[in-house]
Amino acid sequence: MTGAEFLLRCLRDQGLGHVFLVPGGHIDPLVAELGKGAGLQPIVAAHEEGAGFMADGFARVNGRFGVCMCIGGPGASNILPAAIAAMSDRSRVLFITGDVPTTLQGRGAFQDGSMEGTRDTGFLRLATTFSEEVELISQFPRQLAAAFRAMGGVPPGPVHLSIPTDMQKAELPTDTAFPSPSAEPSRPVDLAALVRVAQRVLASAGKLAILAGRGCVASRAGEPLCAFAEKYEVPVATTFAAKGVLPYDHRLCLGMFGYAGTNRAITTLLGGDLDVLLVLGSSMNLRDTLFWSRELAARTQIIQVDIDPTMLGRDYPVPYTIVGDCQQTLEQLCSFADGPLWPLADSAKARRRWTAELKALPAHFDDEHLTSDATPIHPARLIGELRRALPRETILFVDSGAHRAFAGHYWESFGPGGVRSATNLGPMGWAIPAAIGGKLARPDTPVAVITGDGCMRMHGMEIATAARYRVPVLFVVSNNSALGNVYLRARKENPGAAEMTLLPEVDWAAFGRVLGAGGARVEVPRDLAAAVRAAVAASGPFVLDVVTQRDCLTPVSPYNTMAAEYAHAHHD
Ligand SMILES: Cc1ncc(C[n+]2csc(CCOP(=O)(O)OP(=O)(O)O)c2C)c(N)n1
Ligand SMILES: [Mg+2]
Repeated sequence: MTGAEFLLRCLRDQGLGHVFLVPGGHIDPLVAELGKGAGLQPIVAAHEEGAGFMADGFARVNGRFGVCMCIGGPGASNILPAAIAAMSDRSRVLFITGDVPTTLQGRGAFQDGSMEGTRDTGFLRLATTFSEEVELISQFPRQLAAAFRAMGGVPPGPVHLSIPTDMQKAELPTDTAFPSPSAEPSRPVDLAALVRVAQRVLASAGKLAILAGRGCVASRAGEPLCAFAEKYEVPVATTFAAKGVLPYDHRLCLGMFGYAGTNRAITTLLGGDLDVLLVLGSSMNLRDTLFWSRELAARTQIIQVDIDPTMLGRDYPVPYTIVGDCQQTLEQLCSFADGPLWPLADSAKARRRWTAELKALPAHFDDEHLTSDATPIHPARLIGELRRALPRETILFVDSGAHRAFAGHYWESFGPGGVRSATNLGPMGWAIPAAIGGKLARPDTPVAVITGDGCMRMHGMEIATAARYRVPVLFVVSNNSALGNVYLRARKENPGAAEMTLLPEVDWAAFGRVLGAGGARVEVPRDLAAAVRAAVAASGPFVLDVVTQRDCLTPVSPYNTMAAEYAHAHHD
């Protein structure tokens, strides 16, 4: 069994269905092995960065891991942004790069990726949790097992192996054991700390709310979160990464807090009468806490639960911290109803009146934009029409730009993982290939993308990959002929700055059709509903090019206010 055979058999053993790659000399033996068609479908991307984003989207949706393969040297340097995006959001991607044979390394060989050449493992080590080169075939099984352990560890993240061509061809004993990445790492809870906090803080909490973060999605905590919220009548706000973890129309769902958060969530958390906030699986970063609101910290007792101890109280004065997996923590808390949390169960009735009042608050800051008849089309209207036409279970991949703020604020999500976005890094164009990976991971679920014309200029070419493999993703372009987010700031500076943020007009529907996808363009609001319905009904990938306004403000005014207050307080 060769090294290439070993790797692919191991991946197949794990039930992996797809590998995302760009072929090239360094991985010829792997490509030859893949070509034998043994159960792994190769998806050839236009660009290695696209292949990496696809593997990332695939991993996020299948909940396990994704694999990206390419050559070393220029291929390895092209996957660097994908590794950084996966690292920023703790996504499990195995990056495999090839290299020149070990015998040629350090001697001026073309595209030498070794530490004597472009140093692939050197720079990818900074962007992953594990990066090694296979120098001896006998070490390969151990290294692969170590890579899998690092990928699924606490915290999880992307890993990298550089496999020179001679190592791909070298023989391993046929009885070599395969590593087993499927073994779920243990997901402990500090039970003693949980009981203490439950007795001292939670049990007597009057107005108690939850802020659910990425950890709730990653640990599949949707059901126990719902059970806990209902048992004790606790309203739930989410971060962007956790949108939908409680269905938007659930009576206890407040929608999203933080950047582009809803009126309901922001008013509840910052309104001044919250007693206790239980933060589950959120690192409490700048965007998700609206600049670490000092008012919230001053008035409210905060409890933070996270599987990763380094996230606890990182930038926020959190008095109560618990190391724990979100799913396990919530299950424990549910079981405390007859024990340490009986007083909280007792006070649930009183909280029910409060939560009904919260749900009666206006959901958004500017609801009227959802039905705006303006031309060019208001981005909120676009999101509203998309929501009406797309099935409830749709997974929406959200890109970076003004359209992200509109999607964050107005898109309603009805299940854990219903929204996917590179929230911590925000690399433009990520959503386009990531959605292709996501759709391949869950072919029966509708997948759509909201992106911008600037993002299309970066990774729109991967629509050719969706067309090639007939992956039916709906790509919606909010086409405002601008780097919209940046334009909104630049126009306040001077005409020269604004000019730099404008983009030439492009017919993205025609672009989609040239690449083999379907395509339609919408310019007026009255045509939008029918066009969205037709696009949703399309059998293959489809580009819906929607001409939108660029001058309307994004729904982030609380964020801007808090940013100004923070700058004032810190003399920034
Ligand atoms: C790779 C990368 N470069 C630059 C940025 C900074 N940036 C954030 S949004 C944005 C403009 C996005 O334009 P577009 O895709 O048209 O979306 P719109 O804002 O118009 O909705 C830019 C330049 C980024 N997030 N990522
Ligand atoms: Mg734009």
